[in-house]
Amino acid sequence: MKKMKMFGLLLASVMLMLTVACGNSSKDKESTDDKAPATATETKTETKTDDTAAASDKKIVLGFSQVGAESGWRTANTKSVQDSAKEAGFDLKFSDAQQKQENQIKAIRSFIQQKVDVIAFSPVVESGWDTVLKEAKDAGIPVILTDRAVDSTDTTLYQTFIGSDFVEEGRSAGKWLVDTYKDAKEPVNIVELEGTTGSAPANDRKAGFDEVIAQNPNLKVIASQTGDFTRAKGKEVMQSFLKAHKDIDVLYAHNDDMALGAIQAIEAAGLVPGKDIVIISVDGVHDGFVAASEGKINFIVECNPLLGPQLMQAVRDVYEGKEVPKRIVTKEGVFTSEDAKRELPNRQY
Ligand code: GYE
Repeated sequence: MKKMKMFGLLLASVMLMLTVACGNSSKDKESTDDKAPATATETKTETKTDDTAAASDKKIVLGFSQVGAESGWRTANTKSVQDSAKEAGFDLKFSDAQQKQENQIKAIRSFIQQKVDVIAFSPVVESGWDTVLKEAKDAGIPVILTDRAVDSTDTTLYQTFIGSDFVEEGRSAGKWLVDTYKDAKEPVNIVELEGTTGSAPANDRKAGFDEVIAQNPNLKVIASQTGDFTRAKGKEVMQSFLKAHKDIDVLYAHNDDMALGAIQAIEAAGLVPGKDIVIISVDGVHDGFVAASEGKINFIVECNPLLGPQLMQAVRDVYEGKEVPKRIVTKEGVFTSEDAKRELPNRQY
């Protein structure tokens, strides 16, 4: 018995030695091959592989300055950014600007000080970014714009802008209205709830809408004011519209949250939203879809907040020095109340 054990042990050690020897010999073979004269391209590929390996070991540090938490759209956008950064394995430094440009400028300066790899932000307003963007450029930190654009004429200050075409969204809203009222012989009185003053979506959604409704002189915007993209402001401004104008036919709200606030004001005034006052809004967030499926919002132009995956891809590309297109446009659709009823169960946000 003892003899058998000894033999087994001996056999095992011989096998182990053999395995190690085989391993070594194949490794030796590899290294011999390595030493074989390499062509110029092969040498280059080797160096690049080493670099990439080193780069992929390091976590990419992304500084992201968000506008705030003003709407359902923004909540979905923030979640998309945070989830996709996690999935991509990035170290995300997230900062909420509470809808104030000065807070965003502070956040960007702090990202520069921390020497993050890439900065991304959704500019609350379009103007006034050149100085801080120049500081990022001088520090060699690439900047990506997401969701909203800046009006800087020097486009070298940022790598790319990922987001929706807000002018087109305004046009889609206008087209539906022109079509719906094509037989109108009387003036159609429209009130407009604008987004945050000076923001790209407020400027562009107004411009696109105005451009299209100009086709029919009966379509008249009788009042237009900012509701700052929030429900509370939407409600408050709609209350004042209802007090000042007894003959409102249509409300065009630059986002669902303002439309939802306005619906409360309309109902409180004893009117039926979607019937007494036709409502058009933009975004297509869950609560907007619910209101549309109930017939309280007649038409929604979609604006997709799930920009995280596209943003993380762009961050990686920029970090690795790859070319990225200067403009990446998000695809979206439009929905009537009927469409909303059908689509509601499939909505992700
Ligand atoms: O439509 C609105 C949000 O910038 C596209 O901002 C975004 C807009 C969105 O507060 O709900």
